[in-house]
Amino acid sequence: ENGQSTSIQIIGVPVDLGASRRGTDGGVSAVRIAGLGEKLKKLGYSISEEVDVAVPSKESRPSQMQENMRFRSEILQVCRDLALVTRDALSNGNIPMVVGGDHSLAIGSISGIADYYQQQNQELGLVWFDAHADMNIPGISPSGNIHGMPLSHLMGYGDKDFTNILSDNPKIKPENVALVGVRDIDEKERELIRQSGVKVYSMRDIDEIGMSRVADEVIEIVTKGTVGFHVSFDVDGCDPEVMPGSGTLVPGGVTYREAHLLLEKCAETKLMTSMDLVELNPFLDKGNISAERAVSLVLSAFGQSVI
Ligand code: 4U7
Ligand code: MN
Ligand code: MN
Ligand code: MN
Repeated sequence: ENGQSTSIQIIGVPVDLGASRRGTDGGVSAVRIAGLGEKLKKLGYSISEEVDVAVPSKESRPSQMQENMRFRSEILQVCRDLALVTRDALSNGNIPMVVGGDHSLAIGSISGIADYYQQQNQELGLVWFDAHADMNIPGISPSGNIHGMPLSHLMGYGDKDFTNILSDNPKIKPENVALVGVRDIDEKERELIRQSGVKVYSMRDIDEIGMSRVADEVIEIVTKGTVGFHVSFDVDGCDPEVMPGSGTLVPGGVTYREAHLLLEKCAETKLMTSMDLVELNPFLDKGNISAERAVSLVLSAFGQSVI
């Protein structure tokens, strides 16, 4: 069982080394200013002491490309540290709520969470909300940016140091993953997606059958044979009009209400183990509107409802 704790630990990971655009490190602060902790308290959760994982600044490091992974060693260290923090949070009875930071951090956050459950012989489901599939590996990535590679590494593809954080086995099985909101995939990435067999709910699926049914199917996939599921929420899955404050915007995205509906349905299952909120870039935002909306979405994931 995943316990359904009523205590949350907010874990800040101010990293922008995985993306080309500067500024996702400021996402942590933007979300705090939008009041995430206080609002979760009002929902009835206790918030244990917030922690941040240390991240070196771009300025302090030479921009090295190692095996087509930019800032490989720095991000590997961040992910290793973060995996210990999310695993400890669960051991201490807290729900990890990881705030980024670019999406490279998900290799660390989810490795820690999946390892915690794998030690009890249980598998973790994963909802990947994103405009992108994040299924590149170093050999095929067109950018060398690690924020385009986390999902593949969590399923055991790619760089062995990243796939083997905390344990030498894949953290997530493809059959326990559902992607939602996808509308921008690279050519070779598409081949790996097909090979892996992960289920992708593209924008076309949302157009055709609606978010309500998509959410039901997603939940079926990520709960079948699992202890529960993690939600990795990349704000760029939403339409740029909803979330202007992100670095890799793709038009034609998920509406504000559709995103709420998906997360409200996730909350209803009472099987969400943990969540990431990533890719906010306050330097590209209009005021702090994207962070404020993102906080409202997180509240839905933690059970806030209209009545
Ligand atoms: B995000 C990209 F090439 N696929 O790999 C890449 F289009 O975490 C973009 O989803 C990745 O925001 C976007 O660099 C990563 C590109
Ligand atoms: Mn992403
Ligand atoms: Mn994305
Ligand atoms: Mn992005």
